[in-house]
Amino acid sequence: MIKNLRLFRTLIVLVIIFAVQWNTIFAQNPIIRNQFSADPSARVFNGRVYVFPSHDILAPEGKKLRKDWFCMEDYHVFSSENLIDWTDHGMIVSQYDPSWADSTSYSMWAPDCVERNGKYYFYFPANVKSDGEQRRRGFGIGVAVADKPEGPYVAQKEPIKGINGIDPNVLIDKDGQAYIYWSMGQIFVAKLKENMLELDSEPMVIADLPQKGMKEGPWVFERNGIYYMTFPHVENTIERLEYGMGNSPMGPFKMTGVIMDESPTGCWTNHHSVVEYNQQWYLYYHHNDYSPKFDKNRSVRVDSLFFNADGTIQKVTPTLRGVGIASASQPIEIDRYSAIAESGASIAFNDSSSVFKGWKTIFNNQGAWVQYNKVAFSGKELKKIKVKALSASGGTLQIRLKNAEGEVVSKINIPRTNTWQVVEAKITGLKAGVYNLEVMLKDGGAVEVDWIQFAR
Ligand code: FUB
Repeated sequence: MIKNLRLFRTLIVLVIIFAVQWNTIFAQNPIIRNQFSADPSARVFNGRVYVFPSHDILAPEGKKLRKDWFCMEDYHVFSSENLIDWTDHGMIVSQYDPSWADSTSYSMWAPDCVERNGKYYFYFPANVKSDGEQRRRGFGIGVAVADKPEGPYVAQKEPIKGINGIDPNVLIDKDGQAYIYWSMGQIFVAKLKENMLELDSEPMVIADLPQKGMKEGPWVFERNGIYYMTFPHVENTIERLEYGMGNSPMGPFKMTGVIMDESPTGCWTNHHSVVEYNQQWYLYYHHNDYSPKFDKNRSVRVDSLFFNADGTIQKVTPTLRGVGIASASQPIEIDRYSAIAESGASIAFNDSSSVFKGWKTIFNNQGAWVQYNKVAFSGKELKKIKVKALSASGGTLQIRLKNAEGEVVSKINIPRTNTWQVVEAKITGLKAGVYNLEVMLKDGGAVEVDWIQFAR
């Protein structure tokens, strides 16, 4: 009996460990690897970063939905402490939860979440039920409340009165006054009551923002007494991230500059948040990494953001490497490179019919290389490298440190094979430290690499 009990307990522990690991994603950009995600609102709660994104899906068959448009049924929340290992805490709110939302419209667009007095307030737009009319009644903004950032969230019975719009964003100012921003052609602001559920002032249009070209997705934050009104705006043909600076949460804001240029590959939307975590500022945004041919299936990314001495924001260049220090003993996806040779190296999906299986690096010519920055070697000395590779001709890869010495730490002979294999090779003793690595094809024909990993 006691033996059985122990066995049962061990089984439960194993199931929990498996469940936690299954939900953990080791990732650079995009950071969410198990589903499409967009419009990330990043918040720091209890020493972790929580990302509340929209959840893009393909329009389900058999529904009266446009196949070429946004389709969003629910929200998940994700969190991370090191900005590399992300946990999917699962679904928190769906279109079937709020009784006022039209659960056939798949319109759960960009959300936000803030904490006040130990409660978490999750703000989300959705189409309001039609009340028997032919036409839908536009977008309302609902609130769901929880005791923990992961939920469970309980949706309020009505959307916030006085708002017709999308893309809610909430700022709680230093004096405790909360403001809600949203968009609908213009960008609006109103005060929120202490209960965080009702407006405490008439909605006001934020003046002095560009009048030509679509604006949406406001994100307002304060730093050193400056209030930043940041938002996607179509200055040319697709959205770019712009900002204005002001002295008060309700503006006026003086248009100041561009935070991120238009997507070089044409993803029409961008939508972002700006957050400080452990003394570093970050820009969360989205791009259609997993869906290059359909830009309504997007993915959340993060890159570092820096301010100039006068408070202006330096333009952020989107990267694949993203942020955070990668652990040498976890698989390192070198296809999320920091730099790549101008020719000879390229990136492709591992399986284009199953995109969440990720990408591979293809070294086509000798001398082709990719560089991957910030890999931490710590604790026990790591003595070998594992490379998941495929090469019909066989080839030799070289791993070199990108420092002044440029020390070669390993040469790995990848044998000829038509299937993926994990090849091991020795590395010369690397002391504990954080290194930038270069992977180069030294000899032989084309080699494809899924990941590299260091081990004892
Ligand atoms: O995700 C749907 C909509 O696309 C958002 O609400 C907008 O900000 C844009 O990103």
